Amino acid sequence: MDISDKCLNGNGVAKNGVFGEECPPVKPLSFIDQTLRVRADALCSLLRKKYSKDPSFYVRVPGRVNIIGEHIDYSGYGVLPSAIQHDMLLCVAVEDLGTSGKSPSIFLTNINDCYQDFKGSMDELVIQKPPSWHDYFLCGIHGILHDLKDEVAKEHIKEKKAVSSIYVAVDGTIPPCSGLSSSSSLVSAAALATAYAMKVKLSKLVLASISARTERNVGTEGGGMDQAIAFLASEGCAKLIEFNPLRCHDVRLPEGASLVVAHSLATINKAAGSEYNTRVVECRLAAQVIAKHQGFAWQKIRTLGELEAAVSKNVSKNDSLHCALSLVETELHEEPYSKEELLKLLDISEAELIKLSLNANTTHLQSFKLKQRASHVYQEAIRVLEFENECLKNLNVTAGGDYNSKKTLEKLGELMNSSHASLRDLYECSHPQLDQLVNLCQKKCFGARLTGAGWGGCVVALTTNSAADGFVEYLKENFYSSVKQLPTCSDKNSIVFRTNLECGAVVYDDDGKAPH
Ligand code: ADP
Ligand code: NG1
Repeated sequence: MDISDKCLNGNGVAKNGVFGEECPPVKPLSFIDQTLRVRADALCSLLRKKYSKDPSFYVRVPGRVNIIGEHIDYSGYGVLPSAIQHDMLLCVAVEDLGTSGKSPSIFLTNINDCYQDFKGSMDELVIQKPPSWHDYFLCGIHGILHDLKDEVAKEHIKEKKAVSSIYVAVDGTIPPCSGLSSSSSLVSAAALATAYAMKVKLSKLVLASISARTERNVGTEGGGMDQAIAFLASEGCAKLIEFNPLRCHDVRLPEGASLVVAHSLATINKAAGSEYNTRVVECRLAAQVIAKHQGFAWQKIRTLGELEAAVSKNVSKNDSLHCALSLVETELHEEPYSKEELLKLLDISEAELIKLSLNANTTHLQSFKLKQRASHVYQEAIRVLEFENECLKNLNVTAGGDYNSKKTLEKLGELMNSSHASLRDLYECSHPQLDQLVNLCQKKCFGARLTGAGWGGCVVALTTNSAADGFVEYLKENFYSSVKQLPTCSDKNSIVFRTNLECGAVVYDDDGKAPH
């Protein structure tokens, strides 16, 4: 049976060409550049040395920088990331077990000694919390084995899984725990590799959705931005990604604009702590408390986006965000809400609070800041719209010939600076070292802000093509010159760099016909 033919008609399974149904491209290995070739060769040698297997194919998934729209994806709001040159590269060998009687297994090794080898069974995927590196990989496999909606594809995967082992060597160049989405690139790469190994053709949108859902198995309630850009990115532009349903469109930055990413040298492993999930829960509670005051069925409301939709019908997006923001002003107080106050306000028991509002590692929380978090979310959602608008105005004016790019860059920079101030003061997810780096950047560029989850990690700064190299040198002299040690598992080339706006996930396979 040729599964790709059957899948063409399946619900949510890909055809090529039409947006929404387009699949990650499969390219011959000869398409890779010299740097990638060296890494692919090293992975191939590792795979042969460890497992005596030859590669069947390679998968490359980029990391990302989020330009604006931070901590709002899980409230349902649009974000503006772009893929970067740092990536997760996998070299994969698929073993067809046929009737050998061997049980289907997963073998993982990593080019970087920080990450220990792993062997597990395809039949029993145990994902630990907090996760080790291989747990992210298992999430990707889990998504494909257990989370497909299409019945034909599901049945096919079941048959294939019973007779396939996979051997994978991994090389990641995205600095880990630094807000550039190393974990989601790994999850997304694992999902794509599993689908390809099992010869099931899935669209970028389906892969992105499956990867976002399955990464939540490590315990963090992420919003889906990272996995979406990992698959949907296109070269040379940023993407405005929107949710429910997942969709995206290109956003062109002004001609001559350049983005520099710089590491604060502080890191945080999101899945090991509860900071991230606490913010998700504070946003949910803010939405639920306001919904209750307004007389809505608040138990059905899970996000600030859903609250906004409920309170403002038949008005423009911008007006409706302002309307939701004014409710935050009038309905919520500055002081943190205690658990007891919330139980009273929502008129529920502690068990109901856990069920309706909290998540796995937040049941211990006693105090919740609602007004500050919700104000950030609605204001940041407005900033994303304004940022895109400025880029669009700029494109239109450029086309007409009369255009002042400096003015546009200044406006975009101001929006990025305000975003940072809000993340630092209202959302409280920055870090003193990161604030110091942002201040340093802001003196020499149009605008700079924390990118990614925060509590450390990276800064994104807006500058121009002609100034970017000088700007990187300035940061090296003023921030990095006295650094003796890089963050664990990070490589010096990923500490401060000018970004290329890259394309999304790709499969490299010399035997191009193989699965498709
Ligand atoms: P990020 O913001 O980079 O996504 P997370 O804290 O969510 O940070 O995830 C970081 C985790 O991802 C690491 O602790 C590690 O388990 C995994 N990871 C990152 N890079 C690699 C890599 N090159 N190889 C294996 N695992 C990696
Ligand atoms: P990073 O920076 O990769 O930890 C996280 C979430 C995103 C988003 C940002 C903040 C995951 C996998 N990723 O990104 O969805 O909420 O924080 O904007 O949880």
